[in-house]
Amino acid sequence: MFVRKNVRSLTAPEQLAFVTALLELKAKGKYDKFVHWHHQVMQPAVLPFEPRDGNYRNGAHRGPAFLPWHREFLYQLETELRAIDSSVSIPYWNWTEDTSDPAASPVWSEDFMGGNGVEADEWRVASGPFAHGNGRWPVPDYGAEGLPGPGLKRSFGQFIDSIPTPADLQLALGEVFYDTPPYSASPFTIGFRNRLEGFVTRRGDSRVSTTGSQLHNRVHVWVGGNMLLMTSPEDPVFFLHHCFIDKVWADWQELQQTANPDGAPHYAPLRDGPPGHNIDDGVRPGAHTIREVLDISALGYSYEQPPDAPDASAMARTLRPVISPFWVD
Ligand SMILES: [Cu+2]
Repeated sequence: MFVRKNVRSLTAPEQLAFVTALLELKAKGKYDKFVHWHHQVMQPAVLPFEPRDGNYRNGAHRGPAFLPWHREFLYQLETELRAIDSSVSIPYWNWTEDTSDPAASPVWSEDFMGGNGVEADEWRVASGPFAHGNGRWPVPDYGAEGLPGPGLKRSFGQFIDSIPTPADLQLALGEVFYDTPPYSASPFTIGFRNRLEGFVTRRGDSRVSTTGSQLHNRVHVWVGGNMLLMTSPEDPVFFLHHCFIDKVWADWQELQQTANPDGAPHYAPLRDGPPGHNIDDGVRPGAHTIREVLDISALGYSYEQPPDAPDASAMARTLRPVISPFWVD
């Protein structure tokens, strides 16, 4: 059993070990397949009456499998990093700790993920181990997608001016259902997955405090550059961001098992849903089914919790559920 830590808790040697393992995986030619998997899974995953469009729903996004697919994806990368250095695990970036000044987050330090891109240099990242100038993190030219020239790109705040707040995250934790029909990315589709993925915008819920993409999506858009594309794992911060998404899911699972054990199922659909999104469907290209990745302790890891974190039963008592047909006070 190993622990995935908050990026703020990493010691300097732990930061270095994580970065070194990533650079080594890249140098061995074993990192880029993760980029390709994330791109390939953008094929449509739809029912016969739905649009054959990966922007409607695909194997890993805009549908229920979003969370299990990315859990498996992180697990596979982490397994390869741990084969290089068994002390390494993926750290999580809790961006709600950086809401007031996301560009000043410790994530962007010189010896960790490096900083923002430089506009005069086509938004290339100029500092840190993954900077184009260092030559150790080659990223191809995505000119056709609007990012001309090779090298890792970021453009903080260019397309959206803020990142999610703790209150935004509470809206997700208050969802009682995991996902509901039509299991889509409509702003009106109710459930934890669609809320956390970021598609429940102000159009779908007037309590949402900012316009535009929310939660998971909003962080991708705020970072900008390579994080905007279907090949977003080109930016290693992808894994720190998705590690936090995975932690929030694990927290929600524990909360629901405590607060609502006999209520809504904690995963849906069980069957007859879109291909690849049912509980016993395989998580491609991984080795597990969705059911097999629902429990992180079965996968062998846990998440560091802040020392003052309320336990699930205390949290369940204070949380105002968003949709609560089965909730009993
Ligand atoms: Cu993402």
